[in-house]
Amino acid sequence: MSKHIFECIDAHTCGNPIRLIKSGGPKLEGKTMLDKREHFMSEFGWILRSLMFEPRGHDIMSGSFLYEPSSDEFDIGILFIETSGCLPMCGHGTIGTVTMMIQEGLIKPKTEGVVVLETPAGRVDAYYTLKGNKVSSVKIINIPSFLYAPNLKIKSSFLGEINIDVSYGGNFYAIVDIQKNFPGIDSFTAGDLGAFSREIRIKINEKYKFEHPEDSRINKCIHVLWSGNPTKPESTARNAVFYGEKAIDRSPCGTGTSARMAQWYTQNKMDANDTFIHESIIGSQFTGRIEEIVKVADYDAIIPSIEGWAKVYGYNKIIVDSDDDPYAHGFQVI
Ligand code: PYC
Repeated sequence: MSKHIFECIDAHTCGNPIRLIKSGGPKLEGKTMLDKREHFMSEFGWILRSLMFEPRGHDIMSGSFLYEPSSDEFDIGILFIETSGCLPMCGHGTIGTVTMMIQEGLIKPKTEGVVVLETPAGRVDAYYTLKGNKVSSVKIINIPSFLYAPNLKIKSSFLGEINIDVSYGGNFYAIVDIQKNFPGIDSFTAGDLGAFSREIRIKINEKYKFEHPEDSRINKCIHVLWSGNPTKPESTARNAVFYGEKAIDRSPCGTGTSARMAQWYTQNKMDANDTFIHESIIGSQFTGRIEEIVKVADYDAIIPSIEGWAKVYGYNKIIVDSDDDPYAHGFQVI
């Protein structure tokens, strides 16, 4: 059958889009969400391209599907997609998806006020606050996050030699702090950061290996986090996260903020219970906090929390018919 219909709810989390595909998603094999993610990646790339890429999506688009979880420990399983692929975890995606699930009555969690999620990267607890019939904020307790590889050197043909720390917060992030050859995000356009990132992403994965110590299916560093000086007095730091081919996250990036707090913890710039207000390229903010100090294999790690908000802005019944539309499976202009 060439015609598929996907019923979606569209929202944004602090400015970054999140499309919850509530029906039409594929049946996936595997027990855990990490197993299901493998199946999705091997067979259903066309769904990702159809729903995330133009003309039904755009360069910044991201999305989620809901699945039966692997055990009673969880309320629901969640799979994340975006223009870069199928992510182990997505912070802005979780805040947006939980807002939509609760506000639209898609699930009833076992305990009111918290949705226990099985993500491919592990358990994430999402505490939501209701104001009337709207979810006004969501605070996620994210997976253990840790500084994976400090002080890596990459030669950028645009910037010269760049010092990079790679940190894990649900995805691996190449963190570029302000330094001699990088004065901060204010000095560049989003297009510039995209061009720098595409080159760094190739070079860093050619030169170094990134693999989660507890599951080698979580690997590669495909996100780049660029730092800048905050524009708001209450912000701790500012960042612009690159993903896909042209995207700069409009939210402060949940897994990126987790990775950056883990970096700061290891560098003694933050401690347990400290708060970290992260500002995005458009000035929206997430409130991060170190909830707990733990270990992941031999790494010192933190359990970060991230709090933010999301707004639902539409219902979207999307038709993908490859017999009728030459662009049914999407395209990207780079
Ligand atoms: O919020 O974790 C996040 C995220 C990952 C990629 C884009 N946003």
